[in-house]
Amino acid sequence: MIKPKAVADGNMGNIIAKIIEGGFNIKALKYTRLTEGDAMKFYAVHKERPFYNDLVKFMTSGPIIAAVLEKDNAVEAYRNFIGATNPADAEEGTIRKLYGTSIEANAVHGSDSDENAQIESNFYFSEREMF
Ligand code: FUP
Repeated sequence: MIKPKAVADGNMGNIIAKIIEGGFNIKALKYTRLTEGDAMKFYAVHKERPFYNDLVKFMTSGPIIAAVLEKDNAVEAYRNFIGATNPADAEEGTIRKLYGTSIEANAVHGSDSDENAQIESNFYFSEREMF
């Protein structure tokens, strides 16, 4: 996902270009918006954390880009590519370092396991929208 702040800042084209340059194959792509219920479900693992309500509010504050990416060892490769959760700690050249503005508005989301990647892909896309 490209998060609302990165979209609002006009960085969606830059981020998609970088993802392609990074050797990820785009299997599906969508400009859409999360409802409050969607965001609560998406981040349910964090529901006891103090930042949960703000995160849900932020993630529903504007449109996002959802994408399914393919690469060998894609989950780990993409997480390395985007950088640390907090842009301040992210390595130079990573997407979060380039386009993230805070730990909450850290430009992009990446799935943390193959299993969650499958669940999150199916959340956004039907079979015929994935190539
Ligand atoms: P990541 O897997 O790198 O996206 O990071 P986490 O699963 O730990 O966190 C998910 C999202 O929660 C982050 F992208 C941003 C948000 N978050 C905060 O807003 N504050 C925090 O202190 C930690 C995470």
